[in-house]
Amino acid sequence: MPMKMGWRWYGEGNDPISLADIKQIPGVTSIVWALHHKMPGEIWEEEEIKEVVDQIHSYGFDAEVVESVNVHDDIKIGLDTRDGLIENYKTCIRNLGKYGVKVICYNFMPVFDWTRTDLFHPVGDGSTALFYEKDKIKDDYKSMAEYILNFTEKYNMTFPGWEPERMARLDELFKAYAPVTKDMLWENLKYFLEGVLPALEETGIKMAIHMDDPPWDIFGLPRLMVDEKACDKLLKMVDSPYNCLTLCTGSLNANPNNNCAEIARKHHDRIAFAHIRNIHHFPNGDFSEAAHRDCCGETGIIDVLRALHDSGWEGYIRPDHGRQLWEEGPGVCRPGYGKYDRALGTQYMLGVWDLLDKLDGEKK
Ligand code: CS2
Ligand code: MN
Repeated sequence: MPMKMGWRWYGEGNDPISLADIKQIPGVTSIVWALHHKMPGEIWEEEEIKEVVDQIHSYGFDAEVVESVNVHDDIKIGLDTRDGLIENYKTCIRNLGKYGVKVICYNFMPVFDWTRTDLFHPVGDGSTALFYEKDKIKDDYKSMAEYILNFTEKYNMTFPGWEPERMARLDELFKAYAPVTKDMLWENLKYFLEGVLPALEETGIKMAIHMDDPPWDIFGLPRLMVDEKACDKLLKMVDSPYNCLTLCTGSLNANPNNNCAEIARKHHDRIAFAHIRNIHHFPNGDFSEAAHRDCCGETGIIDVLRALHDSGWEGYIRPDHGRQLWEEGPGVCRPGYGKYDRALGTQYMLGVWDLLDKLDGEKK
C-alpha cells in the first residue's frame, strides 16, 4: 500500500487525543503535526522540533508531514519586511529537514484560515458538524471572528490560523490588505515560493499549498486556490517538483462545481498531501460537513480515492474534519477534530483503498 495514512495531532497537552489513542486506529502510520505555539514568522528551533518528533517516533509513527508552518501576513501583503521573514521560513524548512520532514502544508489565505458560521451544527442524526451559512459571511467580518474567538476563549483552545494576537488587529490587517489585488497576491505567492525554493531543493521538502476554504473571496479579501484553474496556474507558475498541492476535497468542493477527482487525476504527481472530507450542499449555497462515506455528501469521495489509486499515488492522506459524535460536545474536542468520526473516516478510506488494491491484484 503506497499511500500513507495520517492523523492530525495538536501535540502533547494541547490535544485531548493522545498518541496512544491514535495507535489503536488500524492503518494510521503518519502523524501530521506542528509547533502550535509558534506565531507566523517565528523560527522553529531544532530542540523544539526534536522534542515533538521524538514523541511521535516513540509510538512508531513517522513525523514526515507538518501542518502548518503559517506564512506571515507581510509576505502575503508584499511588504518590505518580507525578505527577512522568508529567510526565517527557510530556516524553519532547514531545521525541519534535519528531522526527516518531507512535506509542509501551508496556506496563502489573507487574514482568515477556514471560515464557518456554526461549529456544532446538528446534522440530523444526533451528531454535529461545522456549517457555513452563506448569508452570514457578507461584510460583518467582526461578528464571524468574534463567534470563533469567543469559542476558543471559552474552551481555552487555540485554532491554527486564528491566533488571538492577529485577530486583535483585524481592522489593521484589513487595511493592510486593502491594496492587495488578486494578481498581486499571486505575485506575492510566486515571490515567496521562489524565495524558499533553494531550501526545498536542499532538504527535499515539498511545500504543499492547502486549498482556500471556502474557495471564494470573503469579506472583500481575494482568495487564490479556489478551483482547477488555480491549481494549474500555481503548479506552472513555479514549475518545480517541490511546489505541490494539498488537495483538500472539503475546501474545494464547498463550491459544488469543483470536481476533485478530476484535479486528482490531472495533478497526482504534484499532490503531496490529501485531506479527505465530504460536503453536503444546500440549495441556497449553505453547506455542512458530512461523514466520509460517499453517499453522505456530494464531494465524490470514492472517485477521488480511485483517481489517486489509479495513478499509483504515494502521498500522505488524512481524514480532514469529521463530525462530532456521542459525547463530543463543545469543549470536549476541537471542532472537526474529534476522535470518532475521523477514525471512522480512516477506516472508510482504507476500506476503499484495500478493495482497489485487491481488484488491481486480481487483474494482474
Ligand atoms: C485545515 C486547515 O482544519 C482545517 O480546515 O485543513 O486549517 C489547514 O490546516 C490550513 O489551511 C493549512 O495551512
Ligand atoms: Mn483541509
